[in-house]
Amino acid sequence: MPGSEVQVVQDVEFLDDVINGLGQDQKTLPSKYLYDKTGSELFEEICQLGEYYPTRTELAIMETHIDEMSRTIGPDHVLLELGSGASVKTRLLLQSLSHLAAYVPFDISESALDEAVTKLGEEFPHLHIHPVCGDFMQEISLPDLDVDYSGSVTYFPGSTIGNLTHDKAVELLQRIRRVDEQSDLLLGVDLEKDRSVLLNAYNDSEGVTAAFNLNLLQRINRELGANFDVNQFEHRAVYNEFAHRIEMHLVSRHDQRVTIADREFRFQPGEYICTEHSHKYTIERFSALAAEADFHVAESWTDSNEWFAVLLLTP
Ligand code: AVJ
Repeated sequence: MPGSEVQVVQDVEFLDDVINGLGQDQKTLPSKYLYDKTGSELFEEICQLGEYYPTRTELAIMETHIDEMSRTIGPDHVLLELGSGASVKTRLLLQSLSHLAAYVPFDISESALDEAVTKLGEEFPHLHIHPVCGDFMQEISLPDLDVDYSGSVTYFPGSTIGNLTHDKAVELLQRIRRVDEQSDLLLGVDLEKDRSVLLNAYNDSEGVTAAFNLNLLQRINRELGANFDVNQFEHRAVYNEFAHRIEMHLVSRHDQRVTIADREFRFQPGEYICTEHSHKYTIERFSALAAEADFHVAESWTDSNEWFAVLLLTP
């Protein structure tokens, strides 16, 4: 069965990452594991929430400035999209960029990719779409296409880069540069703002973000046969002002033990697992970070509140 070997490798890696993460003094789980099928669906639901400003703000920036963006980027590119998910904002680029050679959506969620490719294939029947299921935290390798990748443009929306620490973000930008040294990068970054806006966005009143966070424990139960009692953990989001980031936590409601494979982990009352960082930047701080990967900010577009920015990075 094609793909099954990949699946086994991913399962082993998932177990390793979970055991390592929960074995640390500050228990952590990598945020990329939030996005199984259920998690990806819950994330799409988050994106529809009034309190979750990033999606609609970024979309509005794209809608307002798409002509200028397309003119600046120019014609005849391969469009590579990282973390493409449901590819909503991509439609604007696909409609607006002229003479696209191919569209290569790259995502860790096979189900999200399948769905996006089916829909986009119907909407853009003449577009060459080459989906790649992969993890951009590892070297990014792309399929051999008939088309030339040189002069490709990479789209990395959603402030996904905000999940990474400074060093990991620089390394990711360096990996993107290695795909094609000449490639431009159009990227979304979430900006610093009033902390109450941030806290509401990650603690929504309908509890969708809580369900999204807690699903990670359910996923570990489902896929790794663990015995988390999910009701005994609570979702929490805090703003770490010093590190300029939102942190999502899963807080243990009392003293409890959990078994995963042959390992037992103990949770004190109030002890938490950190499941996600979501860094908030100023354009200046992000420009300095990009410079470490030899990218410079050629253009920046933002909304009237300056809550979110779309940056065009060039080598
Ligand atoms: C997809 C990483 C951009 O950090 O805002 C949403 C994920 N986490 N609500 C973010 C997320 C909680 C999201 N990113």
